[in-house]
Amino acid sequence: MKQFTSFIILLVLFPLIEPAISQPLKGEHPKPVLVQIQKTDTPSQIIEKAANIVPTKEQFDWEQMEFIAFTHFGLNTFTGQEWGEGHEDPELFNPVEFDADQWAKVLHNAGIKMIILTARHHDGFCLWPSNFTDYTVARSKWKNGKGDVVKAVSDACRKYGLKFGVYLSPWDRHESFYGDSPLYNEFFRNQLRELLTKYGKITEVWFDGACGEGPNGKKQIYDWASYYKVVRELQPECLIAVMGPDIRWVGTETGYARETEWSVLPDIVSTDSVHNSFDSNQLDDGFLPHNFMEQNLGGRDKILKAKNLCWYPAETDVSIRPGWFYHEKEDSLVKTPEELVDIYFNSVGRNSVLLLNIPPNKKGLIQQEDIVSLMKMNKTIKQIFRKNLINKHKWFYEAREYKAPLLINDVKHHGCAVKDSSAQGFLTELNYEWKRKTVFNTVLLKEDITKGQRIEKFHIDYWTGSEWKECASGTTVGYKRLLRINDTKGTKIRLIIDASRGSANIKSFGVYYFVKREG
Ligand code: FUL
Repeated sequence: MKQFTSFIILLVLFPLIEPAISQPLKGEHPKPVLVQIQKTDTPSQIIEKAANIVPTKEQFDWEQMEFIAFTHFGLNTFTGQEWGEGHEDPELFNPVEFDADQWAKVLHNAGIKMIILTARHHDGFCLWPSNFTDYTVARSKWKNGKGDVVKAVSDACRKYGLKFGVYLSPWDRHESFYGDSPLYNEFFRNQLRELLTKYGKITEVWFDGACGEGPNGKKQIYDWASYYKVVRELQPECLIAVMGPDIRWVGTETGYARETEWSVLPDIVSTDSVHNSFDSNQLDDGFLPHNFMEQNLGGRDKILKAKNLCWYPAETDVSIRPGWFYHEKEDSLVKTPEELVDIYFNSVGRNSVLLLNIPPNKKGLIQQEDIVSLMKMNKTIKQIFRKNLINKHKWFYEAREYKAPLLINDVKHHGCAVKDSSAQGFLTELNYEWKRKTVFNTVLLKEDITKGQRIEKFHIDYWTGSEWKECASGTTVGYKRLLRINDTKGTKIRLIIDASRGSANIKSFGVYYFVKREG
C-alpha cells in the first residue's frame, strides 16, 4: 500500500525523452564502444551516457543465445586430473567411441546454442594437430594419430545449427619455453592463428587468466593486446571472453549471477591508455583485466567516478559436475534438473549468459547421467514458459498520457513515463487486467537493450479484488530478468519501475504459472 501512495504522489506526467547520445549497434564496431567521461560532465550527463551505451551487434547476438556449453575434454579426461602437469603421455588420449555428432545433438536438444571446446587446457595438450608443438592428438592412439577433435566438433556444430567457440589456455605447463615471454607469446599467437583459420567461423574465444611459473622458473608476461589483434584480424566478429574486452566473467563458478547485474561497467580500460581522442583500438590496447568479483560493479556510485564506460556483459560459467573434466567417480554427483533450472533462473534470469560445462567421458561421448539431467532441465524450462498469461495486445495505462511507443512482448504500445522527484530517473507503470482471477508464480521481464540498460529498481503488484499487493521486486533487468514467486492469484497486475537511468524500455513482460509434476 505504501508504494502505491507514494507512486500517486509522484504522478507527474513526463514525456518519454529519447536522450541525445546514442551509440551504433550495427556491425561498424567489432569491439564494444568506449565512452569517455569528461571532467566537465555533470552527474546527470554521466548517467545519461551510461544509459545510452548499447551492445555491439555481436554482443547482442551472443546475449540472445542465453544458454551455451563448455566441453572440457583432453588428457585430463583419461588421467582423472583437473590440471594436468604437462608431461602426461599423449598416447593416453584414446576416446574409442568418440562421436562429436552425439555431443552436438544432445546439446542442441537441451536448448544449447554454442559449444566452446577446450582446444588446449593448462597441460598444453592440443586437441588438434598443431604445427607448432608435437604435444597433440597426432601423438595419441586415437585414430592412429590422424584425428582432429577441433575439426570434428566444429563440423558437428555446423551440422546441428550450433555456434562454435574455442578455449585456449594461455597458461601452458608443457612447453619448455613458457616463461620466455616473447618466444611463448609468438607460439601462442601461432596457435591462435591455426584455430582461427582452419575451423570456419569461431564465435567466441575464451582466454583464462591462470599464469603459473614456467619450467624455466620464469614468469610469463602475456601480451594480451597482440592476442586480441590476431583475433580481430582473422575473425573480426569473434568475441573475446573473460581475459578479453567483449565478455566478462561473472565472478564465481557457482552458476549464480548477481542480484544486481549491470552490463555497463566503468573503467575496464586503464586510464593511462585513454587519451583525448577515443577510438575503439584503445579498448584492446588498454584493456586491463581486474577484479570483477566485487558485488557492485556498475551501480551509480561506480559510474559517477568513472573515467570511461563500456558495454561488458556477464557470462556465468559452471560445471554440471563438481569438476570441469569428466571423472567416473562423479557420475552420481551430476547436478539435478532442479539444480540446473535454479541455475538457469539465476544466470539467464539475472542478465547473463549461462555457460554450462558438460564434459564428455573417456569413450568420447556425453555421459548418460548428464544427458538425463539436461533433458529434464530443458523440458521443465519449456513447460514453465509455455504460456504467457498476459495477452500481448492488451496493456493499459492508468497514467493517461500516451507519448513515445513502448515495446512490450514485441508489440508497440503507447506508454507513459512519470518523473520521480528524487531525480532517480523516470518511472513507468504498466497495467494489465484479466477477465477472471488468474494464478501465477513466475515473472519474466526484458529490457530493450538495443537502447541501453536502464532499470535500477522495479516491483510488481497484483490486485486482490480490493487492493494492490506487492508480489515481486528486483533491481536490474537488462537482457532478461526471471523471478519465481509463491502462487499468487489476482485479477490485475502492474509493473512499476521505481528507479531507472532515463526512460525504461520494456521489451517483454511475461507472467506464467508452472505446476511442478514429478518425473
Ligand atoms: C579455470 C580453469 O583453471 C579450470 O580448469 C576451468 O577450465 C575453468 C573454466 O577455468 O580458470
